[in-house]
Amino acid sequence: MKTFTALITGATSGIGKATAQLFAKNNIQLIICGRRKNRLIELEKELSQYTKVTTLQFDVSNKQEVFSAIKSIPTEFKNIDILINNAGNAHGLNTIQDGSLDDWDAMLDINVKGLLYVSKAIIPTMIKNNNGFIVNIGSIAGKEVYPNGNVYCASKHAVNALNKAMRIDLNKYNIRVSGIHPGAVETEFSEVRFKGDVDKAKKVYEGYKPLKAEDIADIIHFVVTRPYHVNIEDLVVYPTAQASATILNKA
Ligand code: NDP
Ligand code: 8X3
Repeated sequence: MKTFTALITGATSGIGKATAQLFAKNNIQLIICGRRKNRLIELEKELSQYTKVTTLQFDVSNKQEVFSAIKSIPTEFKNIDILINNAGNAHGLNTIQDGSLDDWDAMLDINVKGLLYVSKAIIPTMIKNNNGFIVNIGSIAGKEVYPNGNVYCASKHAVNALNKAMRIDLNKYNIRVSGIHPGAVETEFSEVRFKGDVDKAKKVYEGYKPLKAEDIADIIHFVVTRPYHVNIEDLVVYPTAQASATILNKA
């Protein structure tokens, strides 16, 4: 049976890491990516007992780094079957009038342009192979806008649009494209949003049971293991306690 190769961005934490762990246990070869080298090395060590793993350290928002990293992929990993566009974060939670320009740049550069750069670097291989799977991790913030979410929501609305656009443009090359849009998942996401304020981050997940990174990994794995003729376009996933970005049933 063919061994699939997946490239996962943002594999050093949260959803990306849980996806790498699950893929490894299902014998999918891995190219794990992120900026934090020590975490990549640790994860490579952990997952090498299950599958072949290689690491790529780069910032998705730096186009030179993206293209030279993808070019440097060892030959045995070069035929990427599955791309998980997961790297991303929210930076800040402020009204539009109080938002920081640096935070806006970070969110648009990483969540939107980073996703585009990585996709642009990998799509030619998929076109050559007349086969491939791209999973874009959006958010409920890409489906609705909530107070103070402004630019993060805009970045995820862009991911939602790009997900649809990729599916249309890549359809004739047999490349499947799926968007997964989680609600609240307890990861390092809120620590990044609140710039390392761990107490503030913890409060986001208090009083209800949020999703775990593993819940989303499980769904990603389900999506990429459907029979070849099945393409799940779009999945919105909430914790049971959540009904929308702003409606949360806290105890
Ligand atoms: P984490 O903060 O736990 O993980 C984010 C990952 O993205 C890390 O591995 C980080 O790696 C990587 N990353 C961030 N910036 C860059 C960059 N410039 N270049 C390369 N890699 C980068 O958060 P989550 O796991 O929760 O987030 C994963 C995705 O899920 C994001 O796109 C997020 O928007 C989305 N999401 C999260 C939700 C949540 O509630 N947690 C809900 C809906 C969507 P490193 O720092 O090593 O580079
Ligand atoms: C993460 C979900 O609602 O915290 O994308 O923005 S939310």
